[in-house]
Amino acid sequence: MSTTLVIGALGQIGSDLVPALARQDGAAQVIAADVRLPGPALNVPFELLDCTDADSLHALVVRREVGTIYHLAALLSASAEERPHAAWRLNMNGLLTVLEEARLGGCRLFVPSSVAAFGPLTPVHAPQDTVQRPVSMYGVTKVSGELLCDYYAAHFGLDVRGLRYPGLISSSAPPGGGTTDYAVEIFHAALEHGHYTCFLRPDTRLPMMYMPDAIRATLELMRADPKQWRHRNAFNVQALSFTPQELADAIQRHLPGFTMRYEPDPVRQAIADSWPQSTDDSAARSEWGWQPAYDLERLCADMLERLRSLTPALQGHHYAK
Ligand code: NAD
Ligand code: AKB
Repeated sequence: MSTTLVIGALGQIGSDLVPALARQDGAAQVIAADVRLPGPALNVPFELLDCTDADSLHALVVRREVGTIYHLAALLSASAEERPHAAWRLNMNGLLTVLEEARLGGCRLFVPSSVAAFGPLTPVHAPQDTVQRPVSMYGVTKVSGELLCDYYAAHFGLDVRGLRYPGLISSSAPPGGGTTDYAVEIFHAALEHGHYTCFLRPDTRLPMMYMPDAIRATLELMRADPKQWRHRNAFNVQALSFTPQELADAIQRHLPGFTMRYEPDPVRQAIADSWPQSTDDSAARSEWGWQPAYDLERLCADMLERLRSLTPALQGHHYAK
């Protein structure tokens, strides 16, 4: 049986995707790869890999008999705006290297896009197929990546699939330098300090999703039969749409003493203002049956419970009652 390789496995998504794949296929079948070393908790085989190094990637794919690749290595929106050339090198050269290896090695491939692939001309409720024209470097690489994946599917018959993830909220690993990171930081700050200073304006409405929904969407997409699909890459997947103020209100219902202050960061605010507020995911629903499970109330309750169990010291904290 061929193995599954997760590139960028130690990041926010990989930290939840790797255990989910290990539960689905068996731990020995999943290879985690990253440019940095893992902590002791990782319980699948690990490979140190720079995804822009074609020879090392090829050697790994052959040695481990890889049949499926999840390519998660990228610079996210805020980091990409700080280091635009590094973002282009990793997000585009890395993707091209992985696409070529998947083509030569006959691998199936998952490549995530993002709501960042949209721009200020996109309708606020973004259709599946619409004007994109993003203005951030991250968005430029995401829309280019979508097109490159479409090209490899159309011209080389590569089985490459993808989702436009919204901002993802999770408890297992910190977010990796994005504009939606506030929606993760706020939970840690609420439990540890009872207070959070938000880098976006209170009314900044963005599409969001809880990580268990994102992992399930990913696995369902990769298991689905694409014969009847009209789309293949970059499916919109909608779950939640909320503002920092609405998230703070939801957290306050669990932690009544929690307070929030706003100090908008001009760079991240401009990125957020260029993104849609929600997406039309009817293509994902009709083509492979996508259905989210978590609303904001359920997400808040689960996040707070998980973070308390991960950090026993928070259990006795007065904000955690
Ligand atoms: P992350 O920043 O948390 O993780 C990326 C991982 O890639 C890190 O562990 C990093 O060490 C690794 N990496 C960096 N350079 C590498 C290289 N050259 N070779 C191998 N590994 C390298 O990112 P994430 O949040 O897990 O996102 C994964 C993917 O999903 C990205 O393509 C991102 O654009 C996309 N996405 C994420 C979100 C989100 O909210 N997390 C939303 C939309 C799209
Ligand atoms: C980011 O904020 O950069 C990511 C994303 C929505 O792609 N979370």
